[in-house]
Amino acid sequence: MSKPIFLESEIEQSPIDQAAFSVLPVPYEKTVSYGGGTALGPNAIIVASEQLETWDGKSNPSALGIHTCDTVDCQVDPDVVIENIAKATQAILEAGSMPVVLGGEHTVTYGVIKGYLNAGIKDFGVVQIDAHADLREAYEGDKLSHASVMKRVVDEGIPLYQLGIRAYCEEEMAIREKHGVRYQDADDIVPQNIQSIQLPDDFPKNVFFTLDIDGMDPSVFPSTGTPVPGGLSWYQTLNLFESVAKQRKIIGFDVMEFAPIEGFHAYDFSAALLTYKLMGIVQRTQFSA
Ligand SMILES: [Mn+2]
Repeated sequence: MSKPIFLESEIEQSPIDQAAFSVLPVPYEKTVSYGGGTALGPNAIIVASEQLETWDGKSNPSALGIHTCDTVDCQVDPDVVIENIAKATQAILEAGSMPVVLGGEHTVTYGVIKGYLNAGIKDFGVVQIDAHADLREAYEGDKLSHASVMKRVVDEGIPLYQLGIRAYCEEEMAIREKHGVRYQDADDIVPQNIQSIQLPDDFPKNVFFTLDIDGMDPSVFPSTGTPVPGGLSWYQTLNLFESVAKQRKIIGFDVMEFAPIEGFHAYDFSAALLTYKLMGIVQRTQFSA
């Protein structure tokens, strides 16, 4: 069985050290609390990428080179999976490429962040689009839960900015306060149709962007395990990402919690296009003069 390669039908795969973007598939699904299927997400996105045009409407991010990494082995203990993700992320960074990580449940992002830290990259912040704050100390006794992933990130001392949150508990509100987490929640940005944000001056110059598909509205992506109404629209998501990319250096991004629905290929294609359009925004804001 040959491994799936992002945009294989349209482009030559670039070697990792010549690719601006390295797609890392991580089909990890262990702590899902509601609907399942995120383990099938990365492959569905990569298969659907066959249908993309190289021109994303504004530029051609594939011209910068795209490499697809081997799929991370997720059939091992959770802490080993996290280490595997960290190693794969570190390898991308050490090759001079930018991680574009496809989940899998949101816990994956913790392994990615560890990869940056292990590569000696410590001065960065995380901007998160999500329906859920993911700031619980533990969920159902598990510290490596998708509902705790951003707590693991702030525990590393990494500044966090949250966008589109609309599901959280009192514990998470207290953790926001304690860790100085900045945010603009969905009940603020969605009704007012806010398309750009201003990061605080003291927020780090380098940003890793984590996009939980459920941050977007279920009318756009019902294909996720824990959907919550009142989320971001398609263009709003892209524009918010672009506003961050215009203010900061993007050092990588991920697309998490995509759970394909059998027979509804529109969502697979949407997730592939979203991933590619994020690459395009990175290309136009970071790579051109
Ligand atoms: Mn999440």
